[in-house]
Amino acid sequence: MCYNVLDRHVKEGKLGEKVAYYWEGNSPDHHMTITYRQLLSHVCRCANVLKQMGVKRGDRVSIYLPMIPELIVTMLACARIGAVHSIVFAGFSSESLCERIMDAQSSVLVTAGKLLQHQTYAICLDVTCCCTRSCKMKLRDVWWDEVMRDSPDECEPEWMDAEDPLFILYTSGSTGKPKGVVHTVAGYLLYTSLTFRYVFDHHPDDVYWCTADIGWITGHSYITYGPLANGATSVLFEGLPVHPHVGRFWEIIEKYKVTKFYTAPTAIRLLMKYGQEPLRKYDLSSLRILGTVGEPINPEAWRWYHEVVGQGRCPVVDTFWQTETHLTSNPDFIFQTFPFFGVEPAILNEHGEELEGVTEGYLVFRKPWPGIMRTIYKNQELFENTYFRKFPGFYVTGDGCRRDKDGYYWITGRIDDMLNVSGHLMSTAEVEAALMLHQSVSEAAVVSRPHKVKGECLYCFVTLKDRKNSDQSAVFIFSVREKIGPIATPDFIQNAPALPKTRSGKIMRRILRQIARNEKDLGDLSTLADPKVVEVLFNQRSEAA
Ligand code: 6R9
Repeated sequence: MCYNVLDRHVKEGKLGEKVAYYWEGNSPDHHMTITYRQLLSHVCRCANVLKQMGVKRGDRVSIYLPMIPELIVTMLACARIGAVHSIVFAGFSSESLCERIMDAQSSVLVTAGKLLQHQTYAICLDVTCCCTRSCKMKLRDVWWDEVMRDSPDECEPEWMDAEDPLFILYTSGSTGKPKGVVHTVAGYLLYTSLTFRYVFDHHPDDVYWCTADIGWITGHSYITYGPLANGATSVLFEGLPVHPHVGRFWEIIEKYKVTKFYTAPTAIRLLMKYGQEPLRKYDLSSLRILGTVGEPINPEAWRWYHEVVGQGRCPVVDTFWQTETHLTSNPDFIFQTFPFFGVEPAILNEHGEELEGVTEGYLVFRKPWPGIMRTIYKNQELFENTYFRKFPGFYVTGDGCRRDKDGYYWITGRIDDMLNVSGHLMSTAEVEAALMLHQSVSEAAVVSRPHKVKGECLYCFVTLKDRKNSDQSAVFIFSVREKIGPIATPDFIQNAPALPKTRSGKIMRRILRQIARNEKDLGDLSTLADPKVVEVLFNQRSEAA
């Protein structure tokens, strides 16, 4: 992998002096340019550091860094020595990080002082098995700058087999425990490389910008591996779309003359709120193709993206895919999609029967392709149960889908217990478990509610052990943030004296969802053990967090 994305370009392709990344920091005053040759040199140094620390082929390395060049350097250094990287999104809490380090049994954590609550930007490498409050940091930490300075900048790559693991990336599981999705070297290289080239119609003089965080699959594939495999020039942005002003995205597009821009509907909806004024100040004429990913895009956001950002001349590619699947759709002017080469979707009904023509149902895939996940780390059984058990012979995406008369696929959203908040997938069980950790909570149920910017948001029903307890919403919100991270901040907490349950004791989420959305027509309540509960919950609906 590392040879293909770096050495090949520098040694064979004469791209050594080509810019690999324009790094733009959170503050507009911080920026730098990194060429392919410089990147290769940093990666070799880092690879030697990791080797020095005892990391060998097949070992896991956890990475918990903000969007700085060191993040890309470390992931490629892992690839170079055959170590398996496990990147944890920097917005996750330290508890979430700990859980993922333990599951992956990583021997090294590469992290930033800033994230460990120091003021500096120095980075420490720490041989660690755990780094939460309950465990003491070991005294084996080293400082990035020091070890990198003394490290040689040549390192022979470790030659890997096509099916060797490249990385683990954790994604939410419906049981509440994150699943370590495993991708392998050759299939992932092929699919990131091909989809990048064809979906975004890559040309050598393009400046490509994917605004995702590398902590998510979109960043792995379309900031690091896909663009580098194609010898592309990308923007790597550390900051937020509204800092220090709401025109920051447009300013960056003008500054680097970005030609291909890939972002999420939640970002588009956020920026739409500020109207067209912030865009008018900048020259966006370099843009040629716009991409969207992460959740279904609503027509209003799509129109704004196409007409205001793309000035009506840029195709919008809607790319549906998952941490697990790695595939993207074809470019098109409309916000429905066609499958990529090698991908054969089908739509099934509840009974697993295939539906033909114009229809709606469960989106599944008929055959595997090289870029699909291979297993869940250390849990092949969970892998089989999660993706292949419901409909034998098919890979189950967990998404609903409609096919129209022209054969376009329209993704309608999750049909399992997953929530998609600002393009971040999380399970209701995960948030419920976080709420239940609080000593005053006896039961919790979480459902989604539509949200103007985030797409969906969290509406939590909480039953307290002591009914007389006063309102503790703020405390619950805080504890979910502590446990999972700020992305899982609940928008609504409703005190629920009891939850609607079936006679067999199952919480009826359908009803809770309707209460959260204030949909009065509840249909058949006869399976409920105590239908009166519903009326009580309706009367006490929460309109604010
Ligand atoms: C790449 C990524 C996967 C889930 C997926 C679906 C939703 C992603 C979408 C989309 C509609 C799109 N999703 N892209 N829904 N249109 N273009 O986001 O991976 O974090 O694993 O999420 O996101 O529900 O199943 P991941």
